[in-house]
Order: sequence, then structure tokens, then C-alpha cells
Amino acid sequence: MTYNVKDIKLAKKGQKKIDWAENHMPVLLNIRKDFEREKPLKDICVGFALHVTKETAALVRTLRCGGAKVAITSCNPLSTQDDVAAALAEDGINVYAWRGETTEEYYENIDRVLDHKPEITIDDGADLIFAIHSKRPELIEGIRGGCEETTTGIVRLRAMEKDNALKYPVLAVNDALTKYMFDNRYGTGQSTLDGILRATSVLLAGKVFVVGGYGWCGKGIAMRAKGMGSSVVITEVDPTRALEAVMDGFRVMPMREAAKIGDICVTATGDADVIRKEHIGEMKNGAILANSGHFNVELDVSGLDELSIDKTNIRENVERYKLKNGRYVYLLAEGRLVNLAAAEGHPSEVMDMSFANQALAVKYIADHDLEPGVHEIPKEIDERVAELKLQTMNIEIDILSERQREYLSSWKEGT
Ligand code: NRN
Repeated sequence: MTYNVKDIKLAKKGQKKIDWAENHMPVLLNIRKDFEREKPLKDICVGFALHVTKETAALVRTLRCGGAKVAITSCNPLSTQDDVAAALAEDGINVYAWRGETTEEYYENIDRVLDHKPEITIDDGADLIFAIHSKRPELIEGIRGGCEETTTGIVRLRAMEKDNALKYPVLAVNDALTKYMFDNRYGTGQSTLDGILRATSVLLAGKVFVVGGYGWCGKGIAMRAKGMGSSVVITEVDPTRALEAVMDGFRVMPMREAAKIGDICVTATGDADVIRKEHIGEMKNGAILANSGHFNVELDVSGLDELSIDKTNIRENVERYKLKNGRYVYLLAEGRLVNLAAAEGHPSEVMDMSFANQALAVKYIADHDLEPGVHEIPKEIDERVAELKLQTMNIEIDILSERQREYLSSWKEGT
């Protein structure tokens, strides 16, 4: 067993954080009990590139209880919680991750995980799968399949599949209802505000809060910013999503207009160049910029540099840029995903469902021979996660009667 972490002496602090997360992840712990009994992953090596957080550590422990050998690195150079990484190392996990990795170190750590020749991969953003296909193709024949956690990763994998470039099966964990309807919406909604508030501690009430993108993440961010008393403005490129934002009571306008009035501007589109130089040049003095998308391509950070005559770190995760036009703007977490770089990511209760899907998806891959390509999560996994979550919340629901079941499958009864 090998590891490379910032400071192994942080392990005790990390164990406490993981225990705290596990106190709020009852579905995953329920699955862990089954895994301990059945050992469905016996001697299977699982390679991870997920944000190394206290919730991910709970997932790692669960797969290990299922008999898996685990090697893990992060999927972002800024999101690793170093005390959690130390705790995993102390637990005997092969962990290669620290907060503040250089780009070179980030990809070296991915290589370290691949040195363990994983048979199943778990990705968040598809960097691991991409590294296997582009740099270590000899590993592919030994791989049973993979899982992908996030929207951006699914988009990337579907593009690979379309080009016939995807050589092994991947389960689209992000597309499970019990993942994206909760993690992407309620998780991102809370964790993005958490990141902004930990970095700046500014008042949100009364501020103009611009959200770029009204997908499941943008919807969550807008809903929570409104709840804190912000006046929320949405920008979009998709007419239907724009219409939904209008009907949800938000102002909708192009970024060139929103940039002029925004006090806080957050991107969550999964696309590149959403806030560009021409927008930044129009921004109010003191505007705060943050990104909640997976990669740091949504805010044009190099364009911001070109527009600036000075850049100073004034708080942890806050860079102050003095623009040539004399105004200041603040960039959070270097434009990287603010919820994980400046806070701890989504709350454990919502990652409980996302990672229950991951654990059951890994078991599904171990139990089935799938064709290369992107596969939807089996409906029975999604439904089991929802039922388990309700159980752990002591919530009971109605059960269809025989008559109701027949009615729903009939077509003869009309008015
Ligand atoms: N606490 C977290 N641990 C966490 N919060 C959000 N994510 C996390 N991963 C591990 C991921 C979500 O599932 C980031 C991904 O982009 C999103 O799909």
C-alpha cells in the first residue's frame, strides 16, 4: 500500500470529519452492511478520481467493506481535504491527493492510481477514463467498467461514445434521478452559497445575484440565493430553460446586461467562456466572480488577467483584481468550482444518495458483462435508493391498490 498526501499527521482530524459525514449518510451505511456480508467486490481493484472529501471517504470505506482494493486521487487540484486524505492513508487506502496540486502533479496522481491497474473506475469529470484511453490503453482489456458522477463527465463520455472512442462500459450515475434531482439541485444550491459565504462573508440580502445557466445546478443556486434575499438574474442559451426561469419568477437577460448590474456572478453551465472579457469590463466596482461548474473554463480568467493592472490575494480563496478601468473585481477560488474549493462540497445527506448510487453501480458492474458505451443506471437501483432514503427519514408513502395499478395500465376507461 502506498500513498502521497500533504500531512499524515492530519489523520485524526480527518477521521472525525469522516465520522461526522457517516452520521448523516444512513443509506450508504445500510448498503455497507450488505457489502460486509456479501463481499460483492472481493479482490476487485477500484480506481477513483473523485473530490477527496469526507463524503467520498465514506464511499471508499463502503467499497472496501465490500472486499474491494481501492486507489484514489482527486478530480480537481483544489478540492482535496488534506485531513481526509491523511485519514484514508492511515486506513490503508492508496491515496494520492493534496489541496493545491500543480497541473503536472494532478496528472501524476492519476497515473499513480492507474499503476494499480483498476478493474472498475469511478470518475467525476472523466479525467481518469480519458487518461486510460489516451495514455494507458493497455489497461482497457482488464477493465470491467466505470461510473461517472457528474454532468460534465457524462457530456464528455457521450462525445467519446459518438466518436467510437469509448472502449469500455460506463454507468451514468449522474443521470440517476436520486442523484441529479437532489445533488445537482439542492446540493449545488447550498454548497455554492456555502463556498461564497466562507470566502467572502458578504451579505446576500439585497444583492443582485447573477446565475449563468438554469440547469439543475443553476436552478438550485438561484433558489437558494433567492431564499437569502438576493435579487436573482438568470442568463441562458436554451429558450426552454430561460422560459422556466421567467416562470419561476427570475429576471432573465443576456450576460452583457447582467454583468452591468451583478454584485455576485456565478457560472453553472458546464460550458466554456460564459463570463468573458467584454462582460468583466462592464462590471460594477467590487463585483464578485465565482464558478460552480466542474472545470475552470466558464470564467475567462486569462481575459481577467489581461484586463488587470494588479492582482492581490486579500483573503483565503479571494483574489482582488484592479482593472485598467480603475474598478476592482474579486475572483473566488481561482475560478475553480467554488463549492468544493472554498467549502466542503455538498452536504453529506445529499451525497448519501449520490454515493449510494455509486456503490450499487460498482456492484452492478462487478455482477454484469456490459457492452462498451454509456449506460443508464438500472431503474431498480434508483428506486431502491429513494426507498431507503425515505425509510431513513421515517417517511411513509401510500401504496397502489390492485384497482389503481389496473387503472394505470388500462386504456378502456374514459369519461
Ligand atoms: N462533498 C462532496 N464529495 C461533493 N459535493 C459535490 N460533489 C462531491 N463529491 C464528493 C460532486 C457532485 O456529485 C461534484 C460533482 O461535480 C457533482 O456531481
